[in-house]
Amino acid sequence: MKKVKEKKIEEMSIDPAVQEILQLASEKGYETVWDRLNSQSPHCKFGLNGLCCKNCIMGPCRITPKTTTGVCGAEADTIVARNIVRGIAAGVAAHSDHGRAVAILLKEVACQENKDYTIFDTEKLKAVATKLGVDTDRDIHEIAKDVAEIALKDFGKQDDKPLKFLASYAPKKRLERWLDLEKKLYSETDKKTGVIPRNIDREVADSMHRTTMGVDHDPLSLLIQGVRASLADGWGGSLIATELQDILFGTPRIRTIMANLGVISPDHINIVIHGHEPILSEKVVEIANTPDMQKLAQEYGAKGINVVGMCCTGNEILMRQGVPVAGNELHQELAILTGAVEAIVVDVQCIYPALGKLAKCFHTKFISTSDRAKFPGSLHIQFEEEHANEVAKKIVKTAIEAFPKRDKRKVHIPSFKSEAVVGFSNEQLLKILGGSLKPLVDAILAGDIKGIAGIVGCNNPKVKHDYYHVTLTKELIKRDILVIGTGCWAIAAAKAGLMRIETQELAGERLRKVCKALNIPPVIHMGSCVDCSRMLTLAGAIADYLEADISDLPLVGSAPEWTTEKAVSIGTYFVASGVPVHLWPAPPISGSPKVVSLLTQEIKNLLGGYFFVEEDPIKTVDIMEAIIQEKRKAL
Ligand code: BF8
Repeated sequence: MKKVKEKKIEEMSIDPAVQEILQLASEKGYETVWDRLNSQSPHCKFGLNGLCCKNCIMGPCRITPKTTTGVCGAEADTIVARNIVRGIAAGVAAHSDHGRAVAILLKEVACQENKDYTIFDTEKLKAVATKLGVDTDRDIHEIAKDVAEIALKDFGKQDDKPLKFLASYAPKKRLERWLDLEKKLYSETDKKTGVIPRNIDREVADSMHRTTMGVDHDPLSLLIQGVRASLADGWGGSLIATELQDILFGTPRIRTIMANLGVISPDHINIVIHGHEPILSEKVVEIANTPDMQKLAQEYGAKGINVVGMCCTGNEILMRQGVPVAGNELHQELAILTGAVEAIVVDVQCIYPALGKLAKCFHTKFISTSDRAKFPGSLHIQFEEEHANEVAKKIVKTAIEAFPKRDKRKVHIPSFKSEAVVGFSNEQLLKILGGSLKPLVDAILAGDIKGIAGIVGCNNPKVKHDYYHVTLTKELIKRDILVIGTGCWAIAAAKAGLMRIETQELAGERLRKVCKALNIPPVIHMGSCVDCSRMLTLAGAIADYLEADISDLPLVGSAPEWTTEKAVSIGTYFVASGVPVHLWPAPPISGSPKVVSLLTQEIKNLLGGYFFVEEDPIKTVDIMEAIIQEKRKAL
C-alpha cells in the first residue's frame, strides 16, 4: 500500500486526532482517502470545468477551443448546464429517497402495521398536521396517517400544483416571488417553465429526461429545472425527512455531547454508525442499550457497548439521543484505523467503498444494511423496518462477537474529544427565545446580531480538513455574525470546541451579549444535512415575521469544503430561496462563461440568491459581511 507522501500531514487536516492517525497510517502503510487523491491527481481538466459529456455513446465528447461542439452539436453551455443539473438531480434523489422512507414508515406505524416504532412526539405531529391543514382533533394514528399520506402524495401526484409541503411551509413573499418568476419567464420566453416543484420524483425524472441526448439544450431552461428540482429537495424531500423524523424519534432539544475519535472507548465494544437514516441508527442505539445486550457484551469481556456516530446519521442520534460523534466524512477510515472498532454499521450515502478493504486489515465488521447500498468486502445484514428490533439485535450481536478478535497491539485511540452543546431544533430555539421570534428579530434589527450565516456540507481531501469550516466560523462570530449549520460542518465545529458555551468569548462584543443572555453558544448545531430544512424554515419564519422576503434578510450561506452532489442541491435551494451562497471548491462549471454568469449574477435578479466562489476564508467573510451590511441598509 502507498504511504502518504505528497502533502505533509499537518497540511491535510487541522484536527490533531486526524493528524495522529494519519501518522500511524503512514508508518504502517495503510491507504486512506488522501493517498487515493494523490493517485488521482492531477484531475482531468475537462471534468473539472464541466466540459466532458458522456450522456450518449457517440461520445464521450470533450470541448476544446478547436472542437467546440460534441458529436450531436451540443455546445459548451449546454454540456456544462446538463452536467450540473444531473448533479442536482442526484442530490435531490438522495435526500428525498431518505424522506420517502420516513414517510412510508410513519404510515405503517400510523396504520399499526409496524409495532417496532412508535409515534414519539405527538406535539410535533399536531404542529405538522396543523401546518398541512389536517384536523388534529382526532386519534393520533389517524392524524399521522393523513400527514404521511400528504407526504407520500408529494412524491407521486400528477397535477401541476405546488408540493403541499412547500405550499404549507414556504414564507408568503417567497411563494409570491416564485409565482411571479414563472409568469415573467413565460411572458419573456413564451416557453412554459417554472421553478415551483410539482412532485419530488417528477422533478428528478424531468431533470434526467431533459438532460439526456437530444432534449433540452437551452442553458437557462436547464438551470431553471435544476432550481425546481432543488426546491423539491429543500422544501420537499428534506423537509419531509426532518419533520417526520421528529414525529417518530423526537424533536431535538439541547444537550451536551462529546465529539472526535476520543469517544471510542478502549474497554467497550465500539459500534460506529455511519450514513444517514435514523430509522437504522435510532434502533441500533436503542437495542445496544438494552440490559440483555449490555450483559452479553460483559460476558464477552467488555465493559459494555459504546455506540458512536459518524457523519449525518451521527448528527441525527446526537441531536435526539446525545450519542457521541466520532467524526465527519474524512474520519470514516480513521475510526477503523484506531483498531478498537468492532463494527462500522452503514446504510446509505457518503460511505467510502474503501472501508471494505480496510476493515479486513482489522477485526472490524463492516456491516452494510441497505438493499440500495452494497459494498465489496461488507457483511450484509439487510435492515427491514418491519423486523427492526430483530435485525438490530443481530447487528449488535455481530459486533459483540467480534470483540474477542480485537488485537490489542493494533489499538491506537487518539485522546482528543471536545464537548459541544447541540440539539437546536427550531422548536428548541423558540423555547429559548421565550416562545416568540421577537427577541431574535429585535437583536438582528438592533445590529447585535449583524446577520446569520448558515454553513453546511462536507469535507473534501482536496482542501485542508476542517480548516475552512473552522476559520470561517471563528471569523464570522468575531464579526457579530451568528453561525448556524448542519452536516459535516457541524461535526467540525463540535470537534474544534466551537459549540461550547465558552465560545461566547470568541464572539464579537454584541453577539456575545446576546448569546450570554440566552445562554447559548454563538455556533449553533441544527442537525444533519436533511435538517438544512430547519434553516430554511427558520429563515422563512423570520421573513414572515417581518413581512419580508428571505432575500431581504441579512442571511448568507456557505459550503466551504463541499464534496457531494447533495451539497449542490442544498446550495441551489438556498440560492433559489433568496440566500447568497459561497462555495469552495469551485463547482465544475467554468467551461461555460454563460452558466457561470447565470449562476453568479443573472440568477440574482430572478431569485434574489446567487453563488460566489472564494478560496480564502477571511476574504469569504469580507464578502459575506459586505452582503449582510448591504441587506441591513434596507431592513
Ligand atoms: O449529508 S455533509 S459528506 S455526511 S453530504 Fe455527506 Fe457532505 Fe457529510 Fe451528510 Ni451532507
